[in-house]
Amino acid sequence: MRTKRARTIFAAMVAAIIAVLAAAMPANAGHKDGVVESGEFGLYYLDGQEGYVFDLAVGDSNFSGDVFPGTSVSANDNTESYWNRDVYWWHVYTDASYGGSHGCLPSGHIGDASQTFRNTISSADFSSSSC
Ligand SMILES: [Ca+2]
Ligand SMILES: [Ca+2]
Repeated sequence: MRTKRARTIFAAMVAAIIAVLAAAMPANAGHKDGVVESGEFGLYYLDGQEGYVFDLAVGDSNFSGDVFPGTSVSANDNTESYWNRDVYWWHVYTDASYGGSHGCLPSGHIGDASQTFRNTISSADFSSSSC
């Protein structure tokens, strides 16, 4: 009886520890895995949210050196459409370090890049406000 109870307490402790570890996992666990999850911003290789997708959960100041997940295709200057699945605004820039032309995409936005941003985006970040 006593052993059984101890075992139950131990099992409850293990469950609690697992719950704490799960809560401590970063929110961006699926960052740059080629799947645009809730809370992420997806930059697609092609128009109409087609082709490879570079999915960001947090800002990235320089896409050079980044590839579309699972490929060797550079994500720099290589995206044509977006899907903002985040609750925040996403800001896109044609140069690294948030420089060059600056565009803003509201939460929930799905669409193709305008001529200015088509195959020119080199950095992106999120914020609670528009441009
Ligand atoms: Ca993802
Ligand atoms: Ca660029």
